[in-house]
Amino acid sequence: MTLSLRHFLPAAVAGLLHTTAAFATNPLIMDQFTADPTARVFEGKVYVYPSHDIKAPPGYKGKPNWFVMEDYHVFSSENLTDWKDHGVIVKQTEVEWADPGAYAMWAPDAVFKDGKYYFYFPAIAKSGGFRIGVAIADKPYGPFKPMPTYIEGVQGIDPAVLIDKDGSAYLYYSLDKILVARLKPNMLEIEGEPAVFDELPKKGLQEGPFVFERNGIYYLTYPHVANKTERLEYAMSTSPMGPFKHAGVILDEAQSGCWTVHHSILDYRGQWYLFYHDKDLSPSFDKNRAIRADKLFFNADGTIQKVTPTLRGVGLVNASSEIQIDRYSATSGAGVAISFLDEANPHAGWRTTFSADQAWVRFDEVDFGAGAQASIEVRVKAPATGALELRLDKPDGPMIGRVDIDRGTADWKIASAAAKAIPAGVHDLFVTSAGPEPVEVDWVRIR
Ligand code: FUB
Repeated sequence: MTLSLRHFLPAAVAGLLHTTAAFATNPLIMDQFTADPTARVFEGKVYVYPSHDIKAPPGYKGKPNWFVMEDYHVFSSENLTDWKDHGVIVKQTEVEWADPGAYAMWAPDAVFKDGKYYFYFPAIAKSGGFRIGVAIADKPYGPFKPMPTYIEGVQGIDPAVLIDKDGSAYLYYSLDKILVARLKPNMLEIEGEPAVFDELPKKGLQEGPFVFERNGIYYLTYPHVANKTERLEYAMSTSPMGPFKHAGVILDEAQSGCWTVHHSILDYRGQWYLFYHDKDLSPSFDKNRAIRADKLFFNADGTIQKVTPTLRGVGLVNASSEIQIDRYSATSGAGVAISFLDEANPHAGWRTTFSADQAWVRFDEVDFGAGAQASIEVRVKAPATGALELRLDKPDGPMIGRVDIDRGTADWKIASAAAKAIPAGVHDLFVTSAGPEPVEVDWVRIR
């Protein structure tokens, strides 16, 4: 990844510039930490409302090595490849009831009802304890106006709102267990007392609920600490109020060791997606997280298939963009290693190091448009001579070009070669090392 202006700007300023991260890979957002993504379709686009992890600022007096979260951004995309940062929509210092120094703006949600967008968020109240507040806007990206008081009768975190087919609204949230309350038509108050879903597994923390309906089945999905860290589980019901029957695991505990796995599930243009987070940009500290998306599928009986987390993510990647092959779909295993481009700045992304003859990386779903591209460019660093071969669809599929790195270089350089006639449409790209000498690759571009 070539460094651009946004790598050097504070996140809030970069957000105001409406920068676009066009990598389509996981994590979705590179220039700041993001967590707890709730994805919604509004006005024909996907809007993601994550929370926003930051490094503890000077003078921070909260719990050490814990979540530090002072505001929310919203991001949108039409193609799940290009994400636009609309900037800060709500911050702790602008919420009348919230402790302005608590840095506890945890997992939010947003819904649309009767012409207004309602943004639900937890924060620590000036009077103490986690409460849930609401901010209202006319557009999905704001400006949002926080209400002066939190929702009376609700104590907890991780709000998620379902608007049912008949227009009734339900607020789900957590306080070690998962609770539900009906929302009044004004969307700012609850009707009656919240109820606990005590039919869910009794042991281990449950939090971060998300509820959606599909073909008359209500799905309650939630992180649960069944063993050591959170995994995503789900339960099914014929009513938004339950009872819900535990139905299985959607996502296993993260291999990275990230303790939390807040999420949301969305149908966009006929494909279902799971939005979740891991700690890609902060391997040694899991309170600086990064949001991801992967495809999710149902079985014929309505149960959910387990999701395999990928680096590749979900959006199509244009062949003429800087294809980040380190976000691979598969590799040959031996002879391929991934590492940060700059250990001091994970936001700059990763490199792929090939260290064996015939080692390969597969990167799925590259869009070659009308085909017939003229040249291949690879940003490489190689201490000796080396070569890379690019093929389509199979490790021994049609070769579209070979890039010879004819002289070793200690610095990054662009190596190029002519591309053979390339068929139109979407293809999986294989990049294979031809020769035993190590070659490091930042990105590949075909145009
Ligand atoms: O982001 C802070 C908290 O971590 C969220 O509210 C939980 O769901 C967990 O992801």
